[in-house]
Amino acid sequence: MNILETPALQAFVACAHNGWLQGWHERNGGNLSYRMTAGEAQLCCPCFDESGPWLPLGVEAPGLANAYFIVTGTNRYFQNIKEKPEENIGVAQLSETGDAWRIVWGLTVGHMPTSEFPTHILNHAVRAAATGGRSRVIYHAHPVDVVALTFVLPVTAKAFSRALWQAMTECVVIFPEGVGAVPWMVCGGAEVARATAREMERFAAVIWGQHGIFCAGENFDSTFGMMHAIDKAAQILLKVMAAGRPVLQTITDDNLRAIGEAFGLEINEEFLDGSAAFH
Ligand code: 2HA
Ligand code: ZN
Repeated sequence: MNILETPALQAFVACAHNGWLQGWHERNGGNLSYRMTAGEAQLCCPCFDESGPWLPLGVEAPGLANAYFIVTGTNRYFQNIKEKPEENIGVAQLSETGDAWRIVWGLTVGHMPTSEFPTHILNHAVRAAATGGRSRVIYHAHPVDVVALTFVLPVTAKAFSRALWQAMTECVVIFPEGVGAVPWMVCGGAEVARATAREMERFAAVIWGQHGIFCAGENFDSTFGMMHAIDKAAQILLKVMAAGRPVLQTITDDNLRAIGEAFGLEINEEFLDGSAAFH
């Protein structure tokens, strides 16, 4: 069998390529991981080489012991994933203790998962717990307008949630709990992984100041869709801010509550305080 023809690998490659087409992945920017189901791992098992060494993860996720993840490689480019998947993505297994990993397939160049692998794994652990095991995708990208917004809005969950909700009606439907935020930190290590995972306990999307965004979801479509919606809302906000005209009307907190009622959603009331989200 060819592992690249399995639905999980095909969907992974398609998602990564769509991110490239959006312009979210300059050079080696961004990373993607998918927690395989037991059935998917079993199907791919004949292609796995389990003789490689275990390497320390730097954080621990005992709840995900032995799990398999499809993941992009460190210093690899999203641009090349579709053409040469086995060089640029791979399958990594987590150890019995959840604090080490080994490559079992792919990543034939570089031989290392993304530098943000600790953040991916902790986010997987937290989101799996928050969703009864349904969350499987963690996606990190560098959308220009989201990053630009982190220069002009406070990098807080409340400021970003309110601004995005007010920018586009669909936003509160897609993320009624809001989005989390982590002010600028050194990327690629255990510290930023823990800070992001703390936000992921409450939010499926987390903004990284002057860097990008992490999104979590049950499948590639919903995770990519969340990234896309947040990016589009950020584009709208920046256009409004740049329009050189006063903001005459926006989506009010009562409008947001009305959407909550109409769609049967529990909107995070903590963020509905009537304050101006943007000027
Ligand atoms: O993979 O995006 O945050 C490169 C990055 C690091
Ligand atoms: Zn990044």
